[in-house]
Amino acid sequence: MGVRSHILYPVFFLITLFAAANCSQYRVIDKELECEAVIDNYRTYYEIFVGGFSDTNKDGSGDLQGVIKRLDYLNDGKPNSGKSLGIEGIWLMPVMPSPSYHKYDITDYYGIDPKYGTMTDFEDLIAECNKRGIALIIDLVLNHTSVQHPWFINAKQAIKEGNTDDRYAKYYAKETMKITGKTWHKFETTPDGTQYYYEGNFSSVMPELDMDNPDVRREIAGIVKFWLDKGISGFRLDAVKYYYYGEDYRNIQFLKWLNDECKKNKSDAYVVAENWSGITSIQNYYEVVNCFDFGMSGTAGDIYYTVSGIESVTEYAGRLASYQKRVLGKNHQAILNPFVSNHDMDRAAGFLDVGEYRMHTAANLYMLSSGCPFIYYGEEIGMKGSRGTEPTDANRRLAMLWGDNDTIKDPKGSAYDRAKQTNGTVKSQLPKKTSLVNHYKKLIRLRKANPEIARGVIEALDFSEYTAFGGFISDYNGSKAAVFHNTGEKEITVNLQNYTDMNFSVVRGYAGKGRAVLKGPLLAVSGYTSVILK
Ligand SMILES: [Ca+2]
Ligand SMILES: [Ca+2]
Repeated sequence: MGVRSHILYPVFFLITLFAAANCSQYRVIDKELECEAVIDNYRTYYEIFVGGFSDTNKDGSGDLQGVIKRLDYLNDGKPNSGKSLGIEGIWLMPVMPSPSYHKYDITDYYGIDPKYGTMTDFEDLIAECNKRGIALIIDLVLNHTSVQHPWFINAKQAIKEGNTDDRYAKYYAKETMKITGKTWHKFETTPDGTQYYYEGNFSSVMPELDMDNPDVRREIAGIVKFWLDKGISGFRLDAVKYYYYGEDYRNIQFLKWLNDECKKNKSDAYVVAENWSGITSIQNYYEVVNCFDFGMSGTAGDIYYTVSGIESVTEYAGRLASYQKRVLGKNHQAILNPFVSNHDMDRAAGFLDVGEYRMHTAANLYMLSSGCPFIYYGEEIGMKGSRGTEPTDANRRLAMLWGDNDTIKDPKGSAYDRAKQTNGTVKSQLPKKTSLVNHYKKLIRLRKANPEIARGVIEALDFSEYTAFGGFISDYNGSKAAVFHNTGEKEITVNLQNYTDMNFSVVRGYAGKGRAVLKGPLLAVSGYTSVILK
């Protein structure tokens, strides 16, 4: 379902917006907001590395029961309690059996890694998510298997015996010579001395499947059906530009087939693809599948550039509007998927200081924008973790900082100095109104209370005489809301009549260091604060 088609079930609840405690001279605003609980695919997602999240059997590794145990923190199923973060979707990084800590090399596409628990645990998790209205999507790693997958072991044996036409030997992309532009590894030698190589662009332990093989396609269709039948809501597709490495057109054709397979089993399945590429490539993939908006993320992304003042908020809003326009031009039902960092990137709190409200401001930018924002676990408490001089992504996937008696440990291979974790834990932040976690909580509530933000068509406004101030109008089937960001330190007052014909009558809420006040057409917004007007 897309931008223009979904069902709304109106409910009403009270949302209480507090002025930041360090701005106690501002009055506290209590405002009743009509909130719509929405049954569609526009959700706030939370990405979980299960192995680093929460440990219930005290072996130091996170597990599925740990995710279940922590659901009350994520979404307690009571929208009025104000006690949980309020996320509406979970992306689980791979849960299938795998020899690695990160599990991006699968040995069984129909199972659960024993470190994480059992299939019964997974079914329990689905049931708990359903109770709370959380959509559960799982990582689907199809480009390559593990070298320990029985398919690969059988393939090796078959080639060794000279059976190069064996079913499993044909599962893998193999050649008798190393073709330029791709990475090849020694597969096996036939009895007549022919050396075969397999494609492994990521790693020698990640052999790539031959996506043209009808048996592989049937296998993939079976895997998709198996998990959707379990009751999950969809998939995050890993490394989609590697299906046919360097061939966007063939990847897009394959993704159309794969997305159709998902929709065949579940018509409203949510499928989001990792095409870690430039915007031009990403927008072309949007024609057939939703993608992550990599242009926003990381230390070269729009969010970092805007929060750091390298680019103006007007440039940011303009880019957001033009990106959305290009994507919707490819597919009018497409949904954007903004984020600031994920498991493959240095954690955002390392490059955006929490004390200086840069993380709060970054959260304002991507949480108050179109589509499904994705929060990487721990981001909401300003957890740090970066590669630094260590050549390992384990530093980016450290144990969640609960601050309670969780026995979760950092993954094997990580070497991040714990003394650098200066932003506190879930336990230390929850009682503090101005903490990052409570800021995220507020942003999620604002998103829910203002469906225009996620679902509307964006029109950027021109505030180009400011660097740190700007905004846009989001038009959802004629219902309009506007978002204004102040990414700088100083309060800014603008006369909105000079920038738009839209008349605003109500502050729907604000989030950040300070407050926002609307008097007639005059809008005053404190530093590091964003506001929603209608
Ligand atoms: Ca465990
Ligand atoms: Ca491939």
